[in-house]
Amino acid sequence: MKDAQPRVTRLSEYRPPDFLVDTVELRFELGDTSTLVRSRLALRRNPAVDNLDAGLQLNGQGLVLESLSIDGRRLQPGEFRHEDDLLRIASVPAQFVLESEVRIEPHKNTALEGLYRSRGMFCTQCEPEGFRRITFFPDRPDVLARFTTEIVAPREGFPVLLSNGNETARGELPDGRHWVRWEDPFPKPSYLFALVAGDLASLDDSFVTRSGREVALRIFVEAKDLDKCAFGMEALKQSMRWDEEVYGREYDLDIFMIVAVDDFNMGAMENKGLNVFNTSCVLAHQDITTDAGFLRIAGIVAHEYFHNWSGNRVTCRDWFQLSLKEGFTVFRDAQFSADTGASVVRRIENVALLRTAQFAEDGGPMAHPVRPDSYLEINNFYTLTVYEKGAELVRMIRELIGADTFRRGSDLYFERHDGQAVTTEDFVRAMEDASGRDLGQFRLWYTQAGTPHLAFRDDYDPSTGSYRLHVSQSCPPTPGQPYKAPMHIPVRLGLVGSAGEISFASGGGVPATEQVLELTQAESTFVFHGIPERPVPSLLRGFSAPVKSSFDYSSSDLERLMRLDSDGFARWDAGQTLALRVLQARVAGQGAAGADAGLEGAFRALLRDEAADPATVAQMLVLPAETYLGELAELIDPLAIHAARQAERRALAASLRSELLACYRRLAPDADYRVDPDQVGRRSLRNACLHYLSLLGDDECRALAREQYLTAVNMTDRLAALTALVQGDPDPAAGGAPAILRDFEQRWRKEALALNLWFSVQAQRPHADTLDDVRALLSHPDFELRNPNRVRALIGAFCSANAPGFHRVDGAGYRFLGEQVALLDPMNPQVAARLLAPLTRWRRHAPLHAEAMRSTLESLRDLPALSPDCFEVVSKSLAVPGA
Ligand code: B3K
Ligand code: ZN
Repeated sequence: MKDAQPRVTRLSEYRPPDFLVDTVELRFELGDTSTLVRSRLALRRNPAVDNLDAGLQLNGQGLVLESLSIDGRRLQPGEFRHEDDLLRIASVPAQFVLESEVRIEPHKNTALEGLYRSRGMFCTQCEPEGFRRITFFPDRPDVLARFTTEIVAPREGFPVLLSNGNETARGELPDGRHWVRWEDPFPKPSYLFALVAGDLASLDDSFVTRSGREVALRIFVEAKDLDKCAFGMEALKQSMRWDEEVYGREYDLDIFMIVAVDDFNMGAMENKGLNVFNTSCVLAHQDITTDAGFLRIAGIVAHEYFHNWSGNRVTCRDWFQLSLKEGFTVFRDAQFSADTGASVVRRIENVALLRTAQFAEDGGPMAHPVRPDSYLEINNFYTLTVYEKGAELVRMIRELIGADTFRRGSDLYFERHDGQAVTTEDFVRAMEDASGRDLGQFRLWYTQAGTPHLAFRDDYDPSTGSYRLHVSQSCPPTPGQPYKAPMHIPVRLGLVGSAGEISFASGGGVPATEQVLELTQAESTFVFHGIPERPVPSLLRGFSAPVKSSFDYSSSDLERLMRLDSDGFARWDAGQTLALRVLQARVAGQGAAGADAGLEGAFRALLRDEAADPATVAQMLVLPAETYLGELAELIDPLAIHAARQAERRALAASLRSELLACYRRLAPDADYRVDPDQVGRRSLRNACLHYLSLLGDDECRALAREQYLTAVNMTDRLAALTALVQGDPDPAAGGAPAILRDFEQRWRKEALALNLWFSVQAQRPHADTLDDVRALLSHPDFELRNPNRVRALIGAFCSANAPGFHRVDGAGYRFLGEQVALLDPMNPQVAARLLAPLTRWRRHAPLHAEAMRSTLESLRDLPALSPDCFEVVSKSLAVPGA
């Protein structure tokens, strides 16, 4: 980046706004080549700020100013300055009306922030700082205003005109255009503004709130997608009911709308009353959506809906507080998903995500606390740390104060702060006030980055029956934070004896089979009396804290936990620990020729156990991810890790071939397709078996996969078969993968979401040559760099989920990513910066890889005009740690 370096924004420099906006009246005249935006802002000095001379500063980016007036008087050029994305007016009254007219060019907007076009329709994305690309405004979340929006557009092509709130008027113009007025009675920050205009069809429904109000529900899509809305609508109604029942939160407008948009930078956006969704996160049909896709859609619909309270009614004071709404809302959607489906499996999935991706972020150059202190580009801070670790913090608070008290705390939080823009501190204080507990030390979780490590040891005295558990906690240095103070960590504990759980008491409590220990010191010891035999400790049940932990379990200890632990998560985790050891030994070159006997025995028992829950068994059969193995390694050798994991999987498949086949056959579909926990669980185990079998590459297994592909009546089974043939089979050509890929392409050419799966399956074939395939696919007529879903499906999948391809020893995979980021960055910096994630951890890799990764980052750094988004990621990645 040769230009001026982007400016750092710091939490410590937060100042309340000098001016408040009471009302905003917007009028959009949408046009093919330019859009005219008129705005009328009722402004007044903020009584809470003692700065009577302050001039007015408004954000505005890429706007062509046509006119500006204060209280009806047009301002002359010398009376204002418009530069550096700011409009400055030095002298303004205490209270006034500012009117402006600007022109913008949505059809040229490829960054997909602000107002842009997607497949002809107009749509917006304003969080976090997109509104400044639409009109001049104090574009910060602590300025809450009441919005009225009038949209004018040709009736032809744009029969549907939507914005936030309730529709209050509409009319026709003589020139073939029409207009609609929307009024949102709830004051909101500009990031929650939305506008949509297009030729859309809708699925309509309604919901009666618990106080008896009828709310219209509408999902707007292109007409061709109308048959893919029913599932999202059901998920929406379930979410509305759940939030009433579990949090006492009712919806507040007369209408709730969702619009599906094909070109979208992330999953979805919670604009007040008008959620905008990536098509991939709302459109669902069994022909094109996998079970995982259905569950993800339900979770995201719920997440965005829940934001209406945790985010919209109570919003963030500044973007450092992002986890206030995101962490809490992820926690709420995870609770919803657990309540409406397989709760243990959902928890396992969450933990797997934390351990692979969030721990890596927390251990890398972009590590930041859940409440960051500074940023160059706020879009880079919509991270797993803010979202997923943020949700774990809320979960720990609930663990510490109990579920009922937590509900009282959330009621207090919503009542106390309704209509306000607040901080994570306000959230914690409400929980303290409701519980009477001191969460002072707990607050460190919001300000200290890095994943803490808990080292457990124990000793047992058979003569007295006393069992002692010692724990020491530590947290590694992260950028800007060399030393960490001990944190307040809840450890949910059970003690498992040879015949099952042991009741115990500590600190004079009532005996129980489980207890939450609270760590507060660097070193602590907990003593339990009356323990009849040496127990195996079941630690961090349910993953009660987002930490790494170690304890010297023997293999038979782990087998005991897998058999007897009453906590489903802990049973899975014991299996993971067992598998980790096997894989780590293999990576170190100590693997046996065949499968590990312990794992093989455990897997055999699981596959034969017809009474076991298939969904859980499917999870237990998945070996720890390559990225998690890397995360735990001293130095990451991605190719060795991949080879070790693959070898163990092949060996297990060979030893368990008959059990896998029997289980596969036993779980053949016996009813029409439904997305319910029972069927989803059966399909997931059956397809896990198919994948293991495909690794053998024998005729019988290949025939099974082909047969499944051809007879499948849903995308879950079809894609699993395709994946088995393309990614599992050691010789995909011999297995017939090319023909099946052509068939899939023909079948789904017109369904963008299904075609994304087709791109991804190929991008993830674990082979060095896949890079050539990926390059060829860039020229496929349906590949578009402008569409973020396509970019993620092809380039993102290759770089984040294909070790042999991306981590080629010649560095070609890294150079490929560098080239693509350089191409994409001028178009869409947000998506480009996200693609860089796999390169950021170069220092942790073995030297051969590290050098090549670094040189790609350096070549990006030297580009003439890197965006602030990529500049931040590249420069932080290259910075010398501790310097
Ligand atoms: N709040 C939005 C995310 C906006 C991301 C902007 N880069 C979606 C969500 O978390 O619900
Ligand atoms: Zn969110």
